[in-house]
Amino acid sequence: MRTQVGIIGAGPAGLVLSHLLHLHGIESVVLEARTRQYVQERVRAGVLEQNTVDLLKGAGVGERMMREGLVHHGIELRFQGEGHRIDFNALTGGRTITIYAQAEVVKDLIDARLAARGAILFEAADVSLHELEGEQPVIRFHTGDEAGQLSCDFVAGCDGFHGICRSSIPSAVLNEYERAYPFAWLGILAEVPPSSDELVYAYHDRGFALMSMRSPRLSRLYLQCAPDESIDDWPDARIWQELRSRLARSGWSLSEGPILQKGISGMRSSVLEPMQYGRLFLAGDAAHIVPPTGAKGLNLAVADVRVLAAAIAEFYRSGSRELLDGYSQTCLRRVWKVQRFSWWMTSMLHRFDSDTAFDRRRQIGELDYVTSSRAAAQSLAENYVGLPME
Ligand code: RFL
Ligand code: PHB
Repeated sequence: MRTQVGIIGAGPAGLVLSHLLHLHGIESVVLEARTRQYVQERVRAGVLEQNTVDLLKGAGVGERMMREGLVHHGIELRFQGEGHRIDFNALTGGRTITIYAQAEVVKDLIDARLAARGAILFEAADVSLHELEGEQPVIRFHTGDEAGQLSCDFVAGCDGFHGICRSSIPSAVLNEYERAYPFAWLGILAEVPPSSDELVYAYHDRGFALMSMRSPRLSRLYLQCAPDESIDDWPDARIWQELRSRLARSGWSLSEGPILQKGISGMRSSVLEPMQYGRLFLAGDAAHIVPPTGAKGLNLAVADVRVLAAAIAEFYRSGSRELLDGYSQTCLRRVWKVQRFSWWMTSMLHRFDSDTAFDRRRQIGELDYVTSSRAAAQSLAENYVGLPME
């Protein structure tokens, strides 16, 4: 098989890239390790920043998102039993976020690719990359018992943090910058209308909690927990009790309902530099991970592939490699700003076991500052709705 761009991974990065390339008249083949059903049902992100919404709309894949997505104009920071609203409208000149599940974005993109006769090979096993330094890289894989080979002009590594693309780059040319956090998030999806109209980020002595949602009928809630905890130690009653304590605010109550899904995920910050090696370009979680407190992972993945699609299109249009050569540098400027924001939100809102009484008071001081100073609130708001694209 031959194509112009071989894409590894059918997550948001790989699928948005494939779709944007198609709009430029460029052919691609997406190789995905899992089944279609698995990638369409995986419970992950839920917050789309304005840039992501605009891109999906502009690319003609935003129709259902516009109909079903929930547009939010602010978030609440809750601490010491009181709520403080960060008003995006007032602070960012009317920019907003949209609540629309990552799984729905993935569904819409798969439908659009398949309707345009785009090739997505699900359950592609043993994917390996070869001849990345040459003009015609080769991807080898298996579907069922059959061995396949795809030669292409470029390979896009969109296979997430545990994929094979990042490890196909010789370690001598790669730098990894990392920070692990001494906690994890326990997340649940519950069949109950959200208890507030907007997301609530809560700082509490017992640890961080977050009230989010997926639709007018589905709540998504998170609790800070220890990274080595087992979900078996968290029966539903314990989860609700903990959420009630951490989210408590006078005049407000948490609505409870059947828990449809629950899981624990670890947290880290990580950046690989450079994001390119020969004809391989890394995008999304394959190149960087952020802790979820800033709701940025999916949005950053989309920002990467926007840059990559434009660079590849420019190459085919004019033969110029200038944008391709600048890919890593262009993306990394945004990546580090988003890393900073995600780290800052995480540090401000979580309980660290190493914290002293001084640290706890400093965190309250910071929350008080962010919710009482227009300048500080504006800084949070402009990052949360998404910094401008370069
Ligand atoms: P993905 O989504 O991980 O997709 C990678 C795809 O590659 C496939 N794959 C392979 N395919 C072929 N061969 C191999 N060897 C392969 N290895 C892997 C995988 O099956 C998969 O389909 O990466 P991508 O596209 O870069 O997208 C990144 C986002 O998924 C991620 O950043 C977000 O989910 C992070 N995230 C959030 N981001 C937001 O922007 N807003 C949020 O509100 C938000 N909340 C979250 C989150 C992530 C969370 N977890 C579970 C880590 C909340 C949580 C709890
Ligand atoms: C979510 O709804 O899954 C969500 C919302 C905000 C975050 C992280 C996750 O910061």
